[in-house]
Amino acid sequence: MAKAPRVLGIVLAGGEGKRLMPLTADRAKPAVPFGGSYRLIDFVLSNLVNAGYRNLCVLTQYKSHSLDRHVTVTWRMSTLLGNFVTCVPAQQRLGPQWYQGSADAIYQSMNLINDAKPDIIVVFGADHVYRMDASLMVAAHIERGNGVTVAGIRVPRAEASEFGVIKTADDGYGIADFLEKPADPPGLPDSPDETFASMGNYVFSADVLVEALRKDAANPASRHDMGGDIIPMLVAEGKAGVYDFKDSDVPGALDRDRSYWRDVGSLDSYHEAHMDLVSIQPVFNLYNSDWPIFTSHPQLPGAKFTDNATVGESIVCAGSIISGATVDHSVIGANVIVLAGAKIDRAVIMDNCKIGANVVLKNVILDKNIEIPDGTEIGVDPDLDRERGFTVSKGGVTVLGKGQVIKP
Ligand code: ADQ
Repeated sequence: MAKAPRVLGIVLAGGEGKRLMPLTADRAKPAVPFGGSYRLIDFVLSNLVNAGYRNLCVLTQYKSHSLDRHVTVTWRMSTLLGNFVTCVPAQQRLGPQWYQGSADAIYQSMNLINDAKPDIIVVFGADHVYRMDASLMVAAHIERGNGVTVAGIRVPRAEASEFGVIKTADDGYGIADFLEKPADPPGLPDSPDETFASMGNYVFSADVLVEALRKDAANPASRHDMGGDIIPMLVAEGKAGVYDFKDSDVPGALDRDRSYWRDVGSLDSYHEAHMDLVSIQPVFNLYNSDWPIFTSHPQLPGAKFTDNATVGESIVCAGSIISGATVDHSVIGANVIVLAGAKIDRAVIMDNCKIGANVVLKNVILDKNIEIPDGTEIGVDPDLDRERGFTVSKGGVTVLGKGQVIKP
């Protein structure tokens, strides 16, 4: 039997996530809370750990404190067998500059590669909600002898200008062309309204990545970006192949969440992805214990419902108390108090919020530590919401930043 390859996982977690403002005002995008108890980074780390990869470096840069704290507390690995999940901040190892882009982040962290001496380097983004068995992608990469393998998924053409677009070679496995965020993404021959997009997850043969990073670093015209520079370079050199996400099944997947992948890059997609969690037949099933999504849970008592509270199709986390209120299609974090007469619909409410009596919340996202005074209505009149200084997304979701103060 062939020896198992040495695999190093690099998780790119330095993104600002500007389109998620105000949720990213105080934290990096991978640290944005999701689904009540998780942070976005828990999805990629769970996917890598469940796939058997336990040598993982998380490259951070932008507002990394809460990300660093979360990874350190949640992802403590037994160091037996050499396991580790470490946050690696930008360290100016090669000069006074911060990371110039995602490729430069890896280039400046070359010492990690030199130390770990991997055969294979798995480079995954940290911003997505999905389940994927990364070991199946690694196996396909080795079997097909690629220099780099890019994970791809069909997305609606209308959304594809946010993504790298892959044109597959005639054999179905090679990449003939790669366009990073094209203004007018091409449709697929069998489905003109869809495009094959890069998920921002790559498997590299270590020597190919190291050589590509060195060449890129020496190129003054490069933006030093994985999707913008490194992947197109390797496509041009004929070294790139594609891995279709639909081939990556995980144990316990349901038919409806088998190929679920969401880039929660905008406030609307972030809100929608929460709605995908709460329906009776959830589009994305958090309750698949065969491929668990790990996080750390605070030491709190169970959620409590009193005074004829009515709660339907919602997730309510530990320590929260819903008293005499109506909650529908919502995700409520830990330590949230909701008082009598409040009506909450399609809301994402993070930890430590207090919702007063008779408050109405509809299509809202409340970041942590917000107190809503009795009788306040939010998400009912978008113009009034804007006047009050709240963010209203394109799709009409009203968003309040962490600790935002609301006048009665
Ligand atoms: P984007 O997500 O727009 O597109 P980028 O902003 O570089 O690309 O983010 C990719 C990952 O790298 C994220 O996890 C982010 O947090 C991280 N990152 C960004 N800048 C970084 C830095 N300086 N240091 C460390 N980490 C950094 C990418 C690809 C597209 C693909 C989409 C899929 O470029 O081709 O389609 O992901 O969402």
